[in-house]
Amino acid sequence: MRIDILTLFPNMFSGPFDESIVKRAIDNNIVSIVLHNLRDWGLGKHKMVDDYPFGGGSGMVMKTEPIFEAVEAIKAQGGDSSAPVILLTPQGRVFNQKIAAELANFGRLIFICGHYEGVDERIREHMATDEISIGDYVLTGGELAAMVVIDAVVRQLPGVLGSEESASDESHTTGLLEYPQYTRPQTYRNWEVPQVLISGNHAQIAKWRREQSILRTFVRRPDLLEKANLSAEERKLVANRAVTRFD
Ligand code: 6GU
Repeated sequence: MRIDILTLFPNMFSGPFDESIVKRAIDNNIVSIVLHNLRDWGLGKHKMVDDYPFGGGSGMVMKTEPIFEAVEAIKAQGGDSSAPVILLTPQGRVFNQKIAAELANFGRLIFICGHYEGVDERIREHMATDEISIGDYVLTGGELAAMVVIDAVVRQLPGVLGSEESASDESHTTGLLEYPQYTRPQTYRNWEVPQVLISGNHAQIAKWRREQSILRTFVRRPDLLEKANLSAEERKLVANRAVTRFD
């Protein structure tokens, strides 16, 4: 996969992509991430990228021309020119695991990081093919949101996670929150690891984990449970249990 990022602050991206799993994916040529400084397409000797809003009001608006010309130049650099052009904006569809999986199917993604009071509406109408928000709060710009989206997408690409980091059980992949995990020591300050996990009975362990996932999701995220695939027996488990604690 090739990921192009159009931003006024390319330096913000050093760090998150230089460590850990994303770095390994880049080093293994599973993904390449190309940063483009929008300022390079700024207008005039001041390299202007924003301007006052027509109709008045506070704040500045990102101009149309630099973004159009930048995205056209980026597409012309090669790769798939039909790649999605994703505008990061608090007005976008709210990002989740399903959208991450959907984006992981493309060979190329182009991200535009919005700033100031927003972008000229013509960018939405005629350039962006998708708009994504990472939640209902306001960030100073789309950069952090782009990092979040890219991190979630890259770890879905085939070959990025080793078998030890496998994503199949984790929260949101199953539609349920993950079950409680423990590692050594078996006792710490009198707090014991649940007996079933050291029983060696794999069927019992699987059953316990599934129940814990369901009960935990019931307590913390009942909204997720409505969409989860539960058997009739599992639905009954939830209905019969007034849960006040997780273990
Ligand atoms: Cl994508 N951008 C900004 N500026 N704020 C946000 C966001 C994006 N998603 C949530 N808040």
